This record gives sequence, structure tokens and C-alpha cells, in this order.
Amino acid sequence: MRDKFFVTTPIYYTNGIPHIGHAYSSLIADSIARYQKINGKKVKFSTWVDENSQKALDKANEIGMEIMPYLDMMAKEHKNVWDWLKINYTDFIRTTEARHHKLVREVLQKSFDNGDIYEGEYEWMYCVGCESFKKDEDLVYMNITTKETFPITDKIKPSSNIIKVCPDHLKEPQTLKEKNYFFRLSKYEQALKDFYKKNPEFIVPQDRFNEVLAFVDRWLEDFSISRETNKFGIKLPFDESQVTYVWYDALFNYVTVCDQNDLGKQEMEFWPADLHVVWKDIIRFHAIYWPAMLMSAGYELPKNVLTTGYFTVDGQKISKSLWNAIDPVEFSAKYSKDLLSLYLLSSFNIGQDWDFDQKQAILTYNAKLANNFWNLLNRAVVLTMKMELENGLDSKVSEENLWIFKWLDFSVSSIWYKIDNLNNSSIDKIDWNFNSLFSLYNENFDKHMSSYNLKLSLDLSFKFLDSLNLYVTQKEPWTLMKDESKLEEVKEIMYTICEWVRQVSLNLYPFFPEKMSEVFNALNLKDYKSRLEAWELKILREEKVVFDIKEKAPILFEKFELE
Ligand code: ME8
Repeated sequence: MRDKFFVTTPIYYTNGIPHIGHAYSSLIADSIARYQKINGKKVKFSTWVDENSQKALDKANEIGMEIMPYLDMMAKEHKNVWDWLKINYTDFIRTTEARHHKLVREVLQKSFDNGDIYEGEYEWMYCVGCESFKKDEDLVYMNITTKETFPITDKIKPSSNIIKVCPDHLKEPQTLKEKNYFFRLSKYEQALKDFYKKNPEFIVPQDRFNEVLAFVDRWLEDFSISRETNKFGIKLPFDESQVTYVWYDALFNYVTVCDQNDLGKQEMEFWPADLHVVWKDIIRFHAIYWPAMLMSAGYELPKNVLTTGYFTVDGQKISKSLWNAIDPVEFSAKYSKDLLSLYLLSSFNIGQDWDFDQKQAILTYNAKLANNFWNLLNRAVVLTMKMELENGLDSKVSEENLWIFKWLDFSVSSIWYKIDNLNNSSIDKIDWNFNSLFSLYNENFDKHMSSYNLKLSLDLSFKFLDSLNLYVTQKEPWTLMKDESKLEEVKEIMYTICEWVRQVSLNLYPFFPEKMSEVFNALNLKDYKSRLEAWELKILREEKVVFDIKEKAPILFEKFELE
């Protein structure tokens, strides 16, 4: 029996089509899912759309469409984006589906029956000037005497002199009251703290987890889970005059896809989720509300939540009205999907805020894939064929060719000192043979992938390739080829290049699956794609290969000019 791995993206609102920020979350989940699969896990990967929202209703009204045809259209558009980017999801969920309504009503009833949901009164803030509801983050503090305004922080409490006002109208918003139901979050304070203590790596990265812990230490308030005024959404089973508001509806999508997949099959063996990918704006809901709601409904808790940072474009918030929402389909059609994935996944650590820089994206791709990787592959192919054509040597190379240096020579071992992810004391203890070289690389690659540090896995792989480039440049096999007495050494070098590229390509497959499949073809490695898809990464890493290259490879990574 293979172990399971269940990864989710956030479900996206459908008031617009996905932009680069959404694509970032989906690409992270996609490469992790692909890696887990080739590494032997039975993978479930769910994604799609959050439909029961006021935002979608407003948008449908704005363009004069009925809500359901509008949602059908948008769901299709979202699916097209993920299909175009070849996101390898296994499950699609729309929150308007009957299976989701059924599950949400069941869990609501459970929590109502055990006393975790109770009736209360919800207070809204409403600015008459803006004709809209306001949250704390939409307001500022104002000193009534000086009329000075400043941001709202936890450190200052409102008083008779300091009031919350709308920043545009400098007026206190009105307070409106409505009957609502609340979730008794306060009851779960200790249980949450115990859970965090037992799972110190629950939230990745650690600094986001620290923020969550500090927040829980300050206070946990019960929160409203329904609205009387909203008409679109899932009705509460115990009071049909109300619909669920946001969190029950949105978060339980992750359980619905296990309770009933899109083919109607139960797959609860995948629950709890191994990984939820979300951005920092919704981390509190995933890290605090979600575990408490699950405990209340009697489900196990997810293992990890990966929190991404905030993307801006040209230093501005991504917004349709600013016309800066980069369309991931258009962008990757113009450049390539590999350029998009490489830039997004290798440029910054997960959790870091980042300004999307098109120029930097092109430079990164040209340096790492078009130069570094393509150069090596091309050298491997062209030089091995040249050996046969110009020197009449059999162009097959294998481990047998390591006869001169059965143990790697100094130029190969010393490059490891340049790879700064390894600590020097462990390097000193290593026997510098070929196998130890690759196991060290693979071990570190796996370590980073298992802690969801995609950037470090990619950095390590490209540094490993850089070092190979250095080795080839030092060895100059093209010069050695002219000297007949050096031909055996040439064969050893060629085997080193081919095997090194093979090892790195296996690890890069989850990031660039189509291109790495072409690399395997170029190295004449048969069935590699299907064998990887049949979970054989570990077997392939260990396999002893005879490289028998017969054809020149097409250009796989074309360079792009800066505009
Ligand atoms: O929040 N930078 O949906 P959503 C980085 N439906 N990531 C971004 C981004 C940006 N500028 N903009 C969007 C919702 N994202 C809810 C989620 S989940 C149970 C419910 C990514 O369409 C980020 O991962 O506003 C965010 O969580 C996600 O898109 C959804 O955004």
C-alpha cells in the first residue's frame, strides 16, 4: 500500500479570472503534488472555485447576468486557465455543487447540536458617505481635537477622544445590528494551543506561525458564521432564514472533495489534508478557525499549511482597475510556462512578499535554463555523437568508463564546497565516489522538498549544474578529443556529463514535466516519463544507465530578448 498525500489550493473567487498571484499558489501545489507522486505517494490534489460569495453576485449584477449562468461561465474560464498551465489537479470543486451543500449542512448541524454554534447579534459598521459596509481595516483612527488621522493598531484603544472614522469622509460609521449565528471559538483555545505545541511545524514558514501563536495568545473571539441579509449561499439547517457566511462554506470544500469526489466516490482515506497552500491574508482562518471547526465536527486536523507572501506588480497591489493584473496564460504564451514556473518558484522564499518583475523573470530563465541547463545537455549530446563521428569510438558511455578515476578527481569533489547548502564538516567525511555525490545531492533535494522549500531544491539543482559546467570547462573534452591517448578520459567525462544531467532532470521533472520528458528523449532514456509517473523516482535515481545517444536534440530552452 502506498502512502497518500493530499494537497489543496485555496478555492478562488470568481469575480474575475485568475491572475499571476493565483497562478503562483497553483504552481506551488502542482510541483509539490508531482514530486510526491513520482516519489511513490498516492496523490489527491484539489482546486477550483469559491462561488457562494457576495463578490460573484455583485459582478454578475454589474454585467447584467443571472448568477448561475455567470458562475458556470466563470468556472469554465478558471478551468481553462489551469488546464492551459497543465496544473495536474485530481479534483475540482465548485461550492454551489449539491455534494458540498450536503456536507456543509451536516457539519453545521453537528456543531449546532454539540453547542458550538449559538445565536447572537452581529454589529456592522456602515459608512453613509460611501454607502458601504466597513471593516476595521477600511477605517483609520482620528483624534477629535486635532483632527489628525493615523492607522488602527492593536496598541491603541478607541476612547472619547480617539474614534474610528472612514478615511474619505472623516465620519464615524453607523452601527447596524443583525441576528447571526456564532461559532464558539473561545471554547477551543486550550485545544488549539495543545495542537500547536504538538505540531511545531504546522504553519510554514515559521515566522508566520509565530504571528499566529502571538495572535492566539492575545485573544480568541467567537466569530459570526451566518448572515440574515445575504440570500445566496448555503442555508443553515437549523434556521433556514440564514445562509452561511464565508468560512463554513469555503473551508469545508477541502473535506467535501474527500467525502465525495467529482465522480461521486468516497475518498475519506485522503483526509486529513497533508498540505493547504494559501497566502498570508487568510492564514488566521486556516490556522485558527479551521482546526477548531474541524475539532467541533469530529475530523482530524490537517498536517501543514504553507503560507505564501503577497505579490505586487510595479510596486502596486494587483488589481483589475489598475490594469496590472498579469494574465498567466497570456504571459506564458508569450514566453513559456517554464519561464513562469522557474521565476515564481525559484526567485524568492515561500512567505516572502515580492514584486513581479518581468525583466528579472526573463534574465532568470535565460541564465538557468537557456544557458546553464541547455548548454550542458547540448554538450552532452553533441560531444558524445562527435566521439563516434570524428574518432570512430563507440559513442555509448556507461559507468564502465569511469576506469581512470574510479574515485572522482579533485575538480569534481571540490565543487561541493561551492554548494553552500551543505555543511563542510559532513563533506569532509564523504568518500568521493560517484554514488555518494548523487546521494548527497538527492538527499538534500528531498529534504528541501519535504519541508516545502521549493526555492532551495531548485537552487541546489542549478548550483549542481553550475558546478558541472565548471568541470566541463576545466576539462575541455573537445580539446582532449584531438589527442588519441586521451580518448578514454573523454569517455569518462562524457559519462559524467550525461549522468549528472540525468540525475538533475529527474529532480526537475515535477517543475518542468514536459521539458524534462524531452530531455530524457534527447538522452535516449526510454520510458522515463511513464516510469516516473509510475512512482519510480527512487529506482531511476539508482539505475545504472548506458547512454546511447544517436540524434541531435531540438533546442529545448530558447533564449528570450529583453524588451
Ligand atoms: O481568498 N499575491 O479567494 P481569492 C499572492 N476564496 N497570492 C495571491 C494574490 C497576490 N496578490 N492574489 C491572490 C479567497 N492570491 C478565498 C479563499 S480558501 C478556503 C478561500 C492567491 O480569489 C492566494 O493564495 O481572493 C489566495 O489565498 C488565493 O489566491 C485566493 O484568492
